[in-house]
Amino acid sequence: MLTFYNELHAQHQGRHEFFRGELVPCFEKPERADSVLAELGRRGLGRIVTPHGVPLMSLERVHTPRYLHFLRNAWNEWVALDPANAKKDAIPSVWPVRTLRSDIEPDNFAARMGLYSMDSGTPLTAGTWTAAKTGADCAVNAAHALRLGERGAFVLSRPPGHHAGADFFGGYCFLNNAALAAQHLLDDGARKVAIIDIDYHHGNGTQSIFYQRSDVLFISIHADPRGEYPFYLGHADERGEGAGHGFNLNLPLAAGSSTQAWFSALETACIRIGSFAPDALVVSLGVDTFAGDPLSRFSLQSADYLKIGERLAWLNLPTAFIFEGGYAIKELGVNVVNVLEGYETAL
Ligand code: SP5
Ligand code: ZN
Repeated sequence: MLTFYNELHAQHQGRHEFFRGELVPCFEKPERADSVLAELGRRGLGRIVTPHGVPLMSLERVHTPRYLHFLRNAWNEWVALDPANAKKDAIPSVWPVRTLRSDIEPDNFAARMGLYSMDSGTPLTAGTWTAAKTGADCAVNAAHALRLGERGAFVLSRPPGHHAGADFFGGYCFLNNAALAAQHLLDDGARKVAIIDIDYHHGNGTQSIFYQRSDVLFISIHADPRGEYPFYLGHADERGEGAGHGFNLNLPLAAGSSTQAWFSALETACIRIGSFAPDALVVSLGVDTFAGDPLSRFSLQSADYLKIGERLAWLNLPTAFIFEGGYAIKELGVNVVNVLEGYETAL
């Protein structure tokens, strides 16, 4: 397994997110990636490398130019409003819902923060662009490595990506690393790519990016969005649109569902991936399905992550694993590396 490590991840370091009317410390913090890196070192799962920078054009395959332009300059604009802002997170506070217009880009910075975001839980900080862009580099590099014949690649980066859409951030995510990897696989010659998203939360960004396409199959196993973030997408009746009809599969499970129910959904997902017959697989690897996760209500144990890696290996596809959520810092490294080791040792 070749790991692409984003050594600039800690440049994205949010201070606070809103929770029940108060600012609470961010769950999505640098120690998460540190925990995985330390465990990777202990387990000796293969080379850990730094990515080559990719052109912004590669990011424009997934994200809109105006969103990328906004994200790249947002911190400077925030500080230009008031030099004292340099010590504060930028957090959106107003959104163009339903009957409000999102076709006109406002001049006002707060208005543009809302235009390009979906929640108040995703602070933008001094190094957000640098960390997210380097993560995108990792994702594109991982896809490229698979096309060159690597059997498995792991993107160890934060912030995560699967909630970020073509033109918005949210759910701790800014650039959609899984979508960037899938798109690069296609641009590099793959005919079809499957994405399986096993984070506790539905991958709304990834789903929306590929919703009208039949060359990317998107499957997500997640907590029922009626009760869990991202709330407004991830229901079972979302099957894809137009040419993409039949190429989106959501497998929501009630919060509190058993591990047996979770693995049964994994089996359904794997059977669909088999019938799709892709050239490569992208895994949005969140481990917030862990019993001890502070945000989530599934019950997977550390040993279960070995079984997940094994099951995915049986699909016998070149596979890119993209680190997404998971907030139980102490067990995070073991849980993530267990998936990778299960994948490596299965065949
Ligand atoms: C990548 C990813 O896993 N994103 C998840 C975003 C979830 N954001 C909402 C979190 C709500 C925090 N609730 C605090 C509960 C404390 N017990
Ligand atoms: Zn999650």
